[in-house]
Amino acid sequence: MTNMKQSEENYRTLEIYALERGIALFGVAKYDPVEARSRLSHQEQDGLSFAISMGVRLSGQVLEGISDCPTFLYQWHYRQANFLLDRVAFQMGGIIQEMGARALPIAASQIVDWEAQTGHLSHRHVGVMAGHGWIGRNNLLVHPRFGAAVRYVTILTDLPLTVDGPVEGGCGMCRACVSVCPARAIGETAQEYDFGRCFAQLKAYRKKVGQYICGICVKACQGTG
Ligand code: B12
Repeated sequence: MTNMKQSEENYRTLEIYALERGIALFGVAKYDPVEARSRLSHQEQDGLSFAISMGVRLSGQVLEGISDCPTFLYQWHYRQANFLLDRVAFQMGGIIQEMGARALPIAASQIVDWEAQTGHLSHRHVGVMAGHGWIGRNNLLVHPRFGAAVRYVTILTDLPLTVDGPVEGGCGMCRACVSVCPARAIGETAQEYDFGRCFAQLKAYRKKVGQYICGICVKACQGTG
C-alpha cells in the first residue's frame, strides 16, 4: 500500500472509532509544539509529528439553564464531557499502540502549572490547526456551527495520518459574548481577553458550584452558520 493510502486508512479507522464513541469533531494537524503552546518535555513529545484533535458537543439544553451563574447541571455536564474525552483519548492511545505506533493522550482539563494557569498544551490551538474553527473574541475555539459549546482533547502520535488544515472564518460582527460576560473580561479581540477578570469571576462561582466554571460566554457563542 502506498504511504498516502496508509495514512488515509489510518485516519478513517480512528475517525470511525471516535465517532462511534460520542465524539462529534475529529481532525488531525501536523504537530508544532510552539503553535500548540506545549509544555511537554522533549522525551514526551520527540518525534510525535501528528496531533489528533477531538471535540464533544455540550447540550444546548444544559446551557439554556445558565443565566447569570453556572448551574449544578452544567458542573456535572462539564465533568462528563471531560470524562468522555479522556476515556476516548485513553482508549485510542491503546489502539494506536496496537497499530505499532506511539501515542500520547493529553488530559482534557488538567492544570500543570497553577501559577501560570496552563495545561500540557493548548487544545484550542491544536483544534485550530486541525480545522475545527478559530479563536474567537471570547478566547475560546469557535466552531462555525457549534460555536464555543464544544470541549476538546488531543493525542500526539507518530502514526502516519492525513492532515486537515485551518478553516477560514472568524467572529465577524458578532459580539454576543462581549455584553453577557459578567466579569467584562471580553473585548474586541482574543488578545484583549482579560484573564484576571475572568479568573476572579470563576473563583466566585467555584464557591457556589465547586469548580472553576462559568459557561456564560460558551452559551452565548452560537457560531456563524
Ligand atoms: C488553564 C485553563 C483555564 C484557565 C486559564 C484560561 C486561559 N486563557 O488559558 C481559566 C481557569 C481562567 C479557564 C477558564 C475557562 N476555560 Co479553560 N482551560 C484551561 C486549560 C486547562 C489550559 C489552558 C492553557 O494552557 N492556557 C495557556 C495558553 C495556551 O493560553 P493563552 O490563551 O495563549 O494565554 C493565556 C494565559 O497566558 C493567560 N494570562 C494572561 N495574563 C496572565 C497573567 C497571569 C498572572 C496568569 C496566571 C495568566 C495570564 O491569558 C492568556 C490569554 O488567554 C485548557 C485545557 C487545555 N489543556 O487546553 C482549558 C480550556 C481552554 N478551557 C475551556 C473552557 C470552556 C473554559 C471556560 C469557559 C470555563 C467553563 N468550562 O465554563 C472558561 C473561559 C475562559 C475564556 N473565555 O478563555 C475549554 C475551551 C473549549 C473551547 N471551545 O475553546 C478548554 C480547552 C478545556 C477543554 N478540554 O475543552 N481555563
